[in-house]
Formats: sequence, C-alpha cells, structure tokens
Amino acid sequence: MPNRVFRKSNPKSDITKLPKLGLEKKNFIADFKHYYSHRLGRDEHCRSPHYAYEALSLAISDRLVERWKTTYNTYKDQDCKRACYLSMEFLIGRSLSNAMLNLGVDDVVNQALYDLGLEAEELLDSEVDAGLGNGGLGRLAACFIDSCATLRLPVTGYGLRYEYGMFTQQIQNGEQVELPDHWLRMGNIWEIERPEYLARVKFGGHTQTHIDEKGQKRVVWLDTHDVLAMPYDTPVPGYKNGTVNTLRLWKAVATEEFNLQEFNAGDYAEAVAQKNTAENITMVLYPNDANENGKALRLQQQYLLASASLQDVLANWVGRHGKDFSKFAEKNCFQLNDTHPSIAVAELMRLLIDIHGLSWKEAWQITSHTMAYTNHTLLPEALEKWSVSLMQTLLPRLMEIIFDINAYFLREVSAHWPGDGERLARMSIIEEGYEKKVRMAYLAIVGSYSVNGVAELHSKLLQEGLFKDFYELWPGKFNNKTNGVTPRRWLAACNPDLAKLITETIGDAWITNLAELEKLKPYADDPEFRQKWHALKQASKQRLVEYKKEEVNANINVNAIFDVQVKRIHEYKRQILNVLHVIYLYDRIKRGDTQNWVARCVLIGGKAAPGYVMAKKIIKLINNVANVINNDPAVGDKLSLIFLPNYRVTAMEKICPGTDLSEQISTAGKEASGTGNMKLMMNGALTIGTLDGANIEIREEVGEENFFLFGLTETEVEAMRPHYDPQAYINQDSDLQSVMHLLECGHFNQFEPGIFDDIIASIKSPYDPWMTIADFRSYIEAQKRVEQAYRDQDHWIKMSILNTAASGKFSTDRTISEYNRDIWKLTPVDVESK
Ligand code: T68
Repeated sequence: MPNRVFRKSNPKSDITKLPKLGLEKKNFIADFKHYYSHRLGRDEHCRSPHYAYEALSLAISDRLVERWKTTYNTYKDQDCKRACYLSMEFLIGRSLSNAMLNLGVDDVVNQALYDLGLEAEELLDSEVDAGLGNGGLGRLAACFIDSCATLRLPVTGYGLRYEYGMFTQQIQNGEQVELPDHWLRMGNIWEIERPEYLARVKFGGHTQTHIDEKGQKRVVWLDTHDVLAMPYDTPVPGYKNGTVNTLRLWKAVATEEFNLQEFNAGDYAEAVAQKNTAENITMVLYPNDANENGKALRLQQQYLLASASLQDVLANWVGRHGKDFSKFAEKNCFQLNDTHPSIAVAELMRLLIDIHGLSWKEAWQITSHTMAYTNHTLLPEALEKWSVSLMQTLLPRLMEIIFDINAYFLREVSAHWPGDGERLARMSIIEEGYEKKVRMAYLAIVGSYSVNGVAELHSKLLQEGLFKDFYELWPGKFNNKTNGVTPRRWLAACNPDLAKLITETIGDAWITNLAELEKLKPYADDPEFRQKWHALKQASKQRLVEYKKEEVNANINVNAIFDVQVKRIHEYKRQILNVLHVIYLYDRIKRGDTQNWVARCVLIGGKAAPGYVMAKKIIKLINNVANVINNDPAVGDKLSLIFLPNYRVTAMEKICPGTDLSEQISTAGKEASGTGNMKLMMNGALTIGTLDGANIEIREEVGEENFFLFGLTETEVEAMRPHYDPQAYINQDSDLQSVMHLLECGHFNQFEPGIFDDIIASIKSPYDPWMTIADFRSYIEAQKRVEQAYRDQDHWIKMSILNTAASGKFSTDRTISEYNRDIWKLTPVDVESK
C-alpha cells in the first residue's frame, strides 16, 4: 500500500510515533478518569456501571492498539506465511477481563478500580456478550484465535459482524421465547471500522464469455447487484507476549451508486428499501446449530464472507507482489470452519481467473494448495446442500466454476475407478434428483489439501463412513485435530481462585503449557491440598447459587452434587435421558427408597433452534418436571432440577467452577467432539459420559477409574439399530416402567394434556435414532456409582483434582500447534514490544 499521508523521509512529521502507554496503576487511573469524564461525559452522578466499563475498556484498548500496530508491521516486514481462519461464527462472549488477563494487567487494574471506589465485578458484568455464534463451532473459533495469538502465529480471523447475535432466551410458562439480541445497541468499543479496506461483492446478474486479445476465453459477470463489505477489526491479544492479531468481521452496506440511481429516478423510498436489502445480509446470525434450511439469505452471508475475505487477502498480495502469484500458495492458507465458508473454493478460482488473469490450471494449483477444511458433524441432516437453481440465480459465475471443478474431479474419479458409475454418482459434487443440489462438503474436500475431524472417533468415522469414497481416493488428505479450549478464559479468568491455588502449588507455566497441570497429580494425595480444593469448589457452588438466585430456589444445598448439562438442546445430546434419571430419583423419593441418599441438584441449560419443535418441547418438559419436583415438600433438598435460562459464554464462565458432575451423554457416534466436556473437566468436574467424541480421549487421559462410563458404543448402536426394540427394554425394567408411567399418566402436565405425547412416542419408537431407552439402565447404574463416589468426599475430591491434572491435552494451544505442524506450517513471529 502506498503511504499517502506521511512522508517517511521527514522524521519530524512522523506523528504516529507516540510514547509507549504505561501499564502502571497510576496510568490506568489517569486514563480512566480522562475517558470517563471527557470522552464519555459522565461524572460522579452517573449511576450506570456501563460507562465505567467503557472508560476502562478504552484505556485497555489503547494499550492493545499500540501492540496491534507493532504486530501488523512485524508481520509485514517479515513477509511471513499467514493463515486465515474463515468462520461464519466467532462466539467471543465478553472481551474486557480477557484483555486484562492477556495484557498482564489484571491485578494492577483491579487495584486501580479499588482506589477509584469502583466494584470490579459490577463493572465487568455490564459488558454484553458478543454472541456471534450458535455453540461449540463458534466458541472453538474464538478459542482458536486466542491460542494463535498466544503461540505468536500470524493468523487472521475472518467472519461476519451480525447486527443481532444469538437470540436471548426467556422462559415463559416453561417455554422458550426468543428475543432479539441487539448487542451493538450500546456501541462496541473493541472494534475499529476500516472503510479503507471496503470490498465489493457481486450478486445476481449473468455471465458472458468472450475471447480476449490474446485469444484466451474470458468470462465476465455482468449486471450484478453489488453489496459492499465494510470491515470491522477487533484486536486479539496473545497471553503476555506482545502479539495482537486481528479478527476482521464484515458488515454488509449498500453501494452508493445503487442508491443514487434510484434516487435520481425520483424514487427515494425505493432507494432506501434497496439499501435495506443489501444491509440485511449481515443483520442476523442464523440460530440453527445443526439443520440447515437452505435460505437464500444464508447463502448470501456465506458468499459475502468468502468473497470479501479472499479479496482482502488478494489485494494485500497484489499490493506487495503485483500480479505474480507464483508464491501465493507458499505464503497463504485458508482454514474453512465447516462447509459454511466453503464457497471460498470456487470464489478463489473466480478471483484468480476472472480478475487476475490466471489460467484454470494455475488457479487450481493455488486453490487446492491453500484451502483446508474442518468438518464438525456426522449428522447427515446438518450437511449443507445448496440448490443449483438458487446458486445459478444468486451466484451464476460461481455455479459455472463449480460445474467445471466437478467435471475435472469426476474425470479423476473415473480414471481411478474405471466403469464405476455408481461411485461417480455418489462422489459427484452435484447431487442429481428432482432438484439438483451442490454438496458443499464435497466441494470443500475436492478443493482442499487437508480435511480434518475434531476428535479421534469423529475423524475415524468420517473416513469409514461419510467421506469413505474420498478417503479411498486421497487417504493422505485426511487427519484428526482433537478440539480444545483456551485455558486463559476457561480456567485462569473464569476460576481465579482455583487458578491461584494451582499457581501457588506448581507455578504459572500451566497458563501457556497446560500439560504442566500434570504436576498437580501428587497433590491429590495431600489432605491439606484436598481440603483447599474442596473449599474452593464449595465456594464456587455457593457463588453459582447466588448468580442464579432467581432460578434457583432458596433451599439448594451446596453439599448436593451439582450435576450439570449445558449445551444446545438437541435430541442427539439426550437431555431427555437426563430427565428420565431425574424422574427416576423423584420416584424413588416418593416411594421412600431414600436410604443413604445423596442430594443432587441437576442444572440443565441450553437454547433450542427456534424452528426445532422437539427441542422446544424438551425445554418445556424440563421446566414442567422441575416445577413438580421443586415444589414437592416430600422432596425437600434431596433433589432439585433447575433450567438455566439464556445459556451463553458468560453463563458458562460462572457455571464451570461450580460443577461437580459433567453430563456428556450423547448417543455414541453423534457428538463430533464436545468442548463443554473439556471446560468442565479443567475446572475439576467428573464426567459421566458415553464413548463419544472427545469423551473417549478425556477418559483415556484421566483413567477409567476417574470417569463414569455408560452406554452402548458406536459399533453397538449401529449393530442394534435394525432391530432396536425399546418396548422390550421397558418390559424388563420396573424402574423404567415407573418412569414411563409418570410421564404417560400426565403427572408433569396435569393441566396441559397431551403436550409430551411426541416426546414419549419418539423415545418409544423402534426408529428412535438416538436410542435413549437402550442406554437407560446403564445410565442409572453409572449414576449410582457417581453417588457412591460422592459419599466418600475425600475420594471425590481426589478424583476432581486428577481430572484437572489430566486436562492438559484439551488446551487449544495443543490443538493449534497440531494445526500448524500438520496443515498451516507457519513460523511463530516474535513481536518486540512486550
Ligand atoms: C459442534 N458443532 C459439534 N455446529 O456439535 C461439537 N452447525 O461436537 C463440536 O465440539 C463443536 O462443533 C466444535 O468442533 C456446532 O457447534 C454449529 O454451531 C452449527 C452452526 C451452523 C450450522 C451448523
């Protein structure tokens, strides 16, 4: 980029050189006061903690921006290889406490706030979550960029700046009600608008082929309706290392000439309406975590992300290397977070061929050596397919390119398996049928040099099942990258007291090298350490009760097992199985079978996709069962069931430290990995779980004696499926009969007849894909082992310590190191200013 504003030769005019900002208490106090009173115009009469939050955030942000520029210039000077993480979702949550921690100023700032007479917690709590994601996939992206910055890797996150994030969930009469999440209403101090990097994205129109002056066939895409993509940058600080990477989120805005045309035609209202059509593209995050619905707006979102991000990278490249793309693939790679941004495969081809004049062969060489694809699901209904006709209307040039990619690809398939027509049809990127469709996962696999799953079992099942044909063709492309979570947010920041105890015991190296937690193992046998560990867990449980006082009835006993299942509501995650166990315990209490009773508080939280009827009924069931149990004096504090409304990142930060038991009870083979399981383990929870996703690896790390295993294995599930007979299980199991009876007689829906009939029918059906009833007995027995273990508090605490000690593998620092070692191959860059 030419430097138009400042002449480099005149050092006196270099007004961008400012003295470094101080990290001492007095500097923060001075800056805080300045922002509070001069920028925000507030004084001591202002009651809202929000402005104190803003003033502090501005002071922190200044210090990040300084390091951000240094990082940017260091990467530029070193001309290093870069990776881009393309994701439709970055589920960041709050930023302030994370920025304080990573800058290494949390203690200093807390002291400054104390001196200023401000309540740190109240101030931090006034930050709204950036809820730009549905669940695991979006949160993984957020953990990844934290780890990339901490590992000094030059990685940029590219995503969308939705005006409305994940909806706010309210519970009314036990039912989920969705409210819009206008998270930007109070502004967002963490972002910087970058109009200088606007990108233009085309939609609609048609293509025209002509022969250029060199006799080459050229395609132009004409009469398009263009939309501008405005970048907003958010700093991503590494942990105390001077690196500040970038998360660049695009917002759709209308083009000016578009409005002008309409305006000049005298139709002002039409001009404004058109503007809205363009700007609607990034208005709202789609709240479906598994089932796609093929909406045109969603495809527009995906294309806006892919096109704007690739144009951004290419503009930067051309600015430095002109039209010489020979080293592009050596210096760039794009990690696709699921198929959502996978239209990038075709878009990179288009940009290289149509805009930069490369041949098909050159462009394919680059594309297929820069794209890498991560799969996050085995559920067939979650695999994206776009109708060919929609694509032809919305993205005609892209559709042509996809047809061409497919033609070349099918030629390769038929050379490999001559005469195998069935395989050709199976593997085609285009699914034939009444309505032709583009199989986006296949486009991603064909266009990428790496394809990975997110846990050992998941990657294996991809190779043996969903992507078997492709694995046979290109075994070397496939690999596993077991997920993780960032230990900064998910231990150091969310559980400061436990973090302090750990640091006092084994030093603080665990924060960037989580394997160090292993050193806690011997302390599991130290009674004094165990006592401290226990005291902290109990205090966290107390805090959790206070945080949730409105939902949690007053007589919760903190000595009860805090039994937690928090995640999206989905049939495969089997919240129903959890409820069946609660009903079983309730039935026992009612029958007087309470000898050696261990009190239990079951907490369930999660959002249902607004169109997922069964998931919404599950929420209603949980709330109705809770209502009966919690109001029954005979139950008392032996058992309680609480639905935690509006589960989100910030809620998990409060839930993690206070959890005793982590419920990871999906049907084996259905949960790709899970990451909540890792957060809870890290914070000393024990897991009750099936052999699914990363549970398998958690159990391997912590040892089978410290994990409550139950249920069919994936192989057993699939073997049983054809002759699954839930009624036979019910006939053999009197406990299950009692539970089903309470459900079927309407005990939990006395004035709402029939509302749970669908749920009951689904679990009793021989076609129930999630086979809940098959795992009932085994789950109940595992829960009995939980109680037995909990009765021996000393032993339980020991297991809790061992769980944290064994959680080292589940840091995204490990995950990202593996992505880098096997896929990205970036060299870490030291950024000077610390
Ligand atoms: C989750 N997937 C997996 N999807 O379910 C979970 N989907 O096992 C895994 O740990 C996690 O990804 C990270 O790998 C999702 O969260 C979505 O959120 C989603 C969103 C839109 C469309 C489809």
